[in-house]
Amino acid sequence: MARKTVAAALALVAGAAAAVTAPTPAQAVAPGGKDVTAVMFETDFASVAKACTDELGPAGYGYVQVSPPNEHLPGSPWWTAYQPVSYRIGTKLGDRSQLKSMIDTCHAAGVKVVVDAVINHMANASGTGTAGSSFSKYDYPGTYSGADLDDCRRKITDYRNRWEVHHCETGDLPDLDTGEEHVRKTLAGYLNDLLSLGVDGFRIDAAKHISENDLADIKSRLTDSGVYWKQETIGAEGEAVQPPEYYNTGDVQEFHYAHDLQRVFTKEKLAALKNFGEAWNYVRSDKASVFVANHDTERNGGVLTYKDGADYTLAHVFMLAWPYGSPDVHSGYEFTDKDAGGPNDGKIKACYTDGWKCQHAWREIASMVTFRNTAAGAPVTHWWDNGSNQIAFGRGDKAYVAINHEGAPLTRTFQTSLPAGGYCDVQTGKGVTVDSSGRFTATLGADTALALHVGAKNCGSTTPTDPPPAAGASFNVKATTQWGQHVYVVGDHSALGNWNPAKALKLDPAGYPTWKLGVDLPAGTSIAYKYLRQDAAGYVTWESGANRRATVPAGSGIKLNDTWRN
Ligand code: ARE
Repeated sequence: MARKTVAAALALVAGAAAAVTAPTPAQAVAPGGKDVTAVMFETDFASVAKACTDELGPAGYGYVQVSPPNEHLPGSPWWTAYQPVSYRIGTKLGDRSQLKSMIDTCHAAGVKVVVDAVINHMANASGTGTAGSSFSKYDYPGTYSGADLDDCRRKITDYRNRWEVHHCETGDLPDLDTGEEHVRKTLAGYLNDLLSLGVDGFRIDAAKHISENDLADIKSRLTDSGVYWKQETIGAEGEAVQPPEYYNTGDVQEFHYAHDLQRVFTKEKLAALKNFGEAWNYVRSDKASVFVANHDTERNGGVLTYKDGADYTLAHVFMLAWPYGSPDVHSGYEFTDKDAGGPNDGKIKACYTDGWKCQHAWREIASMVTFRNTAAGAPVTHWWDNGSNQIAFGRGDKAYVAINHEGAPLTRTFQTSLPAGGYCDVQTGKGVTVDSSGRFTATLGADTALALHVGAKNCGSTTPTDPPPAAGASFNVKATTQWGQHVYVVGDHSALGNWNPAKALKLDPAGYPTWKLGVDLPAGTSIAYKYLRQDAAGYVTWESGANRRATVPAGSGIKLNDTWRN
């Protein structure tokens, strides 16, 4: 997913005439396009659709990636989805019409859809698949027979041997002979079927086990030659097959990025990130797909995961602020059993319930997607570090980020190239003023970040200085929320919904993190009230503690300054 500017793209075209080998054109994404993908791992299509409307679209994600939609081995472990039985659409995540409806809903929210395409191999078992097809190892009636599988019917043991990596079995998974016409035609048929439903791109699972030549042939048969194409090529040291071989077909996942971020955030110093990217021997930035964690690595170690607290959150802030590659934000669920599939067969009743982590909606992460979109094309400027774990940098005159990965607060005057004016720190919702020389002074708490961009000016009025209302009650509550959540007030008066959450009054987040609302209440009225939070799915969380109480005085209103109780 290239982040080329129009100028860079033109320079590329102009340069092509003189160059011996013209660089391959960028895949699919318009210059300056939204290049962040939310990977909704093991999430059913109805929940993905809802996330597109409620969170991904509003946050500015360009893409959502879904788990394999085709018929596979039955069973509850997540990895059954990586053992195809046929290319009929039908799994616990949804059927064909649910997939189609999700695609339409996501498109309406401005989010394109990427499908995880498992096209290297078939299921290592016998039985009946998730859509009712019978199969046995090396025989998938109606789709493939033994002749369509590679002749090397043993596990890959030597990754230094290119032939073996391409022709033998990944694990014990029967390897498709992608050099064969029927296989190529069948795979292209499956991908074209998905394109006909509106799919915009593919993550090519196990791409390193298919030769680039075979992938290019399959891709050339697609009805949309500009489809986004992201290949799992890995690039482990000493192996025969390396990611740059796959530049001609599309983007490649740069796994070192995630491993290095883990090391830097846990054992080294953030100051080292100053030249993060190609200088670290990574693949070309315009071809790189990157992540903090993916579904395999979060289970196998060597990367940061949701279990790592601030290291993990701040690594996302850095990834989204830093102009290398196209970021994937993995959004999954808590697990102790590495095999466990998504809660409720993939249904997210509400974020942060039943184990769903909803990383895509975390304020610290979601807010950086718009930051990235706003900064697209702008170079890194004004890099600053303290030689240790405090860093800051600008993205030209578009954006600026500071990360304090130390145990004590950081107070500093930062130099930016931002136009003077009031900004809203999208990490915390606090106002920041940039002066006419591009400087601002701020304090960052331990293990927090601050991020400004020209698309987020003043946070709105700061309620604490608002005067009391002339009458009634003005509710002001400080409450941090995730995307899609709203704060309400409810109480024992008919004007406050008589304790009925369905009749609770929605507060205004313009002054986030303070939510506020004025309510007409006759002078002298005594009320009991509480705040509650409701997410987009209608799931309600009451604040803890006793009922709050107040009395509206005669002759003026009352201003209630509260803080949400967790
Ligand atoms: C399951 C069982 C296996 C069993 C197999 C067949 O766990 O024990 O042999 O079934 O019966 C996922 C799971 C696998 C699971 C598979 C099928 O992770 O455990 O196997 O689904 O159900 C290599 C590949 C790379 C692959 C990783 C996992 O090169 O493509 O292994 N990643 C993708 C997906 C996975 C998925 C598959 C491929 C299969 O992202 O989720 O597997 O579709 C070095 C090499 C890497 C190699 C790595 C691990 O680092 O450089 O290339 O990755 O070792 O072997």
